Amino acid sequence: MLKLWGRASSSNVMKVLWTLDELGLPYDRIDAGGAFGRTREPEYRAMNPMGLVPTLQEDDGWSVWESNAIARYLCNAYAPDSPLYPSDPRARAEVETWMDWSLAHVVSPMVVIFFTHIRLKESERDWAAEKKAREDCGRLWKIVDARLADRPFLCGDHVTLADISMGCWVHRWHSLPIDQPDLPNLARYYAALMTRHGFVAHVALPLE
Ligand SMILES: N[C@@H](CCC(=O)N[C@@H](CS)C(=O)NCC(=O)O)C(=O)O
Repeated sequence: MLKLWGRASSSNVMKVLWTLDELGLPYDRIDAGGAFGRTREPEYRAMNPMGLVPTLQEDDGWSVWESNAIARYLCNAYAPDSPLYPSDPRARAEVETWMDWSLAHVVSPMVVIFFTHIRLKESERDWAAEKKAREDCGRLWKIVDARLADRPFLCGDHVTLADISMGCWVHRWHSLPIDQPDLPNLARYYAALMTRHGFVAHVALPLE
């Protein structure tokens, strides 16, 4: 059985859980990271040298880390015909563009906002950084809103790994106690994501 190492409250673990759900694959999830620890242990570092979660491990001990790489591996290994990760080179390139873009641009300002409001103590909060991150995110979500003007999901009519990479941040953006610019396509997209079982079960959870 596939083993997924990582606490369920991690955005990157959520991404893998949603992928597993879309593909209907059985797995065991083992709590690791945060208060659960384990990620400093040499056995864990041998699988994931960053000591971060998630890590996916196969029965024979082989493992893969980095959430986007894990999501792609699951499609390639277990569902090569899945529309989650299309094989047509152009369609695949579009999915990968949005996967890379969310990791390269969306994650870091969203993490600043999320940590400021949800995870940090008042004495640790940097409100100037939060304001800058909110302005940056406003610009980024506008790009996503424009992309969604003529399609329900980032790469067309159905969910792909592009949406799975972005989804947790869409949920957090709409759930954080911050002023939202009016982005109607993004709001419609959030509602469309809510129609996916894996998003509701693993991603659209109370913020913690
Ligand atoms: N780029 C990595 C980032 C992994 C990452 O930053 N994971 C966070 C949780 S979202 C983590 O392990 N934090 C430390 C911990 O939970 O102990 C990925 O996509 O997998």
